[in-house]
Amino acid sequence: MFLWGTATASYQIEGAVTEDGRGTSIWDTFAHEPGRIRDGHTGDVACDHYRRWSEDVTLMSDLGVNSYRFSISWPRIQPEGTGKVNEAGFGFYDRLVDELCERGIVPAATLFHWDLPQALEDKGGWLNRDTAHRLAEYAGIVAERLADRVPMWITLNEPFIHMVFGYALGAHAPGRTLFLDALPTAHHQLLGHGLAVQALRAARAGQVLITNNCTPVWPASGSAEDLRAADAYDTLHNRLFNDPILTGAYPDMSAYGVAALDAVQDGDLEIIAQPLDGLGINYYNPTRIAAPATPPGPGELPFEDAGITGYPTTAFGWPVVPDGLRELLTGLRARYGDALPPVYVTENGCSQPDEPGPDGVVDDQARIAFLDGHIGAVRAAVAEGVDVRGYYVWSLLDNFEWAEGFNQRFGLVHVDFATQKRTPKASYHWLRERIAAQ
Ligand code: PNW
Repeated sequence: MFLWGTATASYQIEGAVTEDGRGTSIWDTFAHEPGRIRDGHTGDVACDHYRRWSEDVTLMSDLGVNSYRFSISWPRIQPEGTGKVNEAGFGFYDRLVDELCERGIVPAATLFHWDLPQALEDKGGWLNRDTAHRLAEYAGIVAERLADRVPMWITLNEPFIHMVFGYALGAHAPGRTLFLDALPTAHHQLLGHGLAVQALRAARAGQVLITNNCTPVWPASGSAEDLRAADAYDTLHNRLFNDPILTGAYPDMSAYGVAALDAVQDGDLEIIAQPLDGLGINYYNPTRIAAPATPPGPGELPFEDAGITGYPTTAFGWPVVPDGLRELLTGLRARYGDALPPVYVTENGCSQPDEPGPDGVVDDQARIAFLDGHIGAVRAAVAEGVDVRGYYVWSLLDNFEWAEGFNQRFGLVHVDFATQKRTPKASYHWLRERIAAQ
């Protein structure tokens, strides 16, 4: 059964940040620091999904999807990130999962979509190797409670984006600006993934995946310098996170002046490379890369983003390149061969400045074109031999888009954040027909 789904994340939709014993996450702290989020928005209320989940499941059921990817808020389950379990934190997920099962929607649960318990950040967050063990502890607790009804588990969401935006550049929580010194957070997240896989297997948790954000890398020219720069970017963005999982070895990082990741200890790669039941891929756009104008000094990046022109763009300014998804999927197959497990596109979507017209209709034709093109790209990749088993639209609802607050709307369903009124957009109606026509 091909999985058609929508995807969300806890901090982006739930709200209710102090309800039922939930602890503080790094996103609560970050969003309340002045100047961090556009217009001072926070996820305190977000889509109020914590209270409106039943209405939101009905929206999915009416859409006709057969799967839902959501994330579990770690600080709801373990307010301090370790030790004491907050039983009340399970109430919400128990009800959600039961309702999904009743409606024939396969729950796909992400354990970590960036909302680390603040108490763990206070001990160094993902710079601290111990956080990997804490993820496994939490994974075991959650799986013991939910694995009887959740057949699909995703350990981490986009460890690359979490490393770069959270720890290297500071645009996301926890807001650290460590540049290349953020690299240990890649290894510790991947180790956490591997240890969480062990905990999930011990709890007989069914299918286990990781979700990586991947991008096809286009050299800005055929010059040796640009080709080298593109290779360096591909290594950092794609291979640093896919190679250890699929091949058991890190790629050569010498372009970054790093001989080997010094956080790696004996035995870590065996833990990281345990077999998976699938690889989750989030795709938004390709990246065009040039060599820096002057050769990089120590600690400087060996590439520059050269920008992509000649394509439509989303409200974020991201280029719309549907064929990039076909290119990415066939490229993964070519690179990893039979080591590539079945692939699930766990996120794909676009932001548009959608507002209801006078007739109440949100006529998001650009999103329809986006989805149509990208679904076509998945079909093309399948025709070229890639085993793709699912496609999840980001996102069900307009939601808290991290540093952009509520200013970027990715939903199939419009949310009026003043009233919490949900209005399915034209793309929602289009996708329902598209899924029904399968
Ligand atoms: C993903 N980039 O993040 C996340 O998994 C979602 O939570 C998020 O809402 C969605 O994509 C849309 O942004 C990304 O700059 C953040 O390339 C940034 C990038 C890509 C993905």
